[in-house]
Amino acid sequence: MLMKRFFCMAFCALLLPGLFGCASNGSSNINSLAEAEINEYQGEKLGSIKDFRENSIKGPQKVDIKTYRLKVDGLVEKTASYTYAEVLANPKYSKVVTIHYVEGWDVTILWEGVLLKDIFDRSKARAQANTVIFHSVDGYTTSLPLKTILDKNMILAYKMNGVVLPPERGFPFQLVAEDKLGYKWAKWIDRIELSDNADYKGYWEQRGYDNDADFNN
Ligand SMILES: Nc1nc2c(c(=O)[nH]1)N[C@H]1C(S)=C(S)[C@@H](COP(=O)(O)O)O[C@H]1N2
Ligand SMILES: [Mo]
Repeated sequence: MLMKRFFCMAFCALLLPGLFGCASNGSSNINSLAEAEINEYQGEKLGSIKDFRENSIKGPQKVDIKTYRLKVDGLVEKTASYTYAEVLANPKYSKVVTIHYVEGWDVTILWEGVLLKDIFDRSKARAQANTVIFHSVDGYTTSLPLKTILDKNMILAYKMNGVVLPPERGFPFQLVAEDKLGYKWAKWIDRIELSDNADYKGYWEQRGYDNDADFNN
């Protein structure tokens, strides 16, 4: 009898709020528990997702993942249009990279993503292609030399510190533009264009920002 009452109390105290929690809030509670942010990696202290400042040209973008496609076009033999799941089916890589901003501050994050080289290989970049232009859902654009992306093994990130990119951080994909200033880290990317226009200038580059954007410490 005592046991039975104990179980009943345990059930009421633990399980029921849990169940109602699920029913009222969808599965988001459970996801966020399973996806607690990592704050240290191999002894290195990481920055937090909350350390970022949002100053995108049109504010955070809400991308509907059901209709989202990542297009790969321009100087390629095979243009492509991938769903989110198709992009994530590529081999996955993680690395700790610091993002430095023109304003002089930085954040170090454990990024997880797919290698841009794998995406280019699947579309077979043409020999004349020397520039990669990133287009985003908010109309933002930026570019990098193809060689830089390949030499630095740049990734297209879908997670940061073990958590799926939040909308304000560029969900579904942000370019991890290692050693390049913040404005090269395109968020909400929906099109990757291979080009032979090495002088292409993106949104901030047209407005006077240096096209190399090298971070020098
Ligand atoms: N799509 C898109 N990507 C963007 C921007 C933007 O306005 N739109 N701003 C850039 C600039 S200027 C910076 S400093 C970084 C900021 O990234 P964060 O908000 O993730 O720190 O995003 C870059 N990527
Ligand atoms: Mo910026």
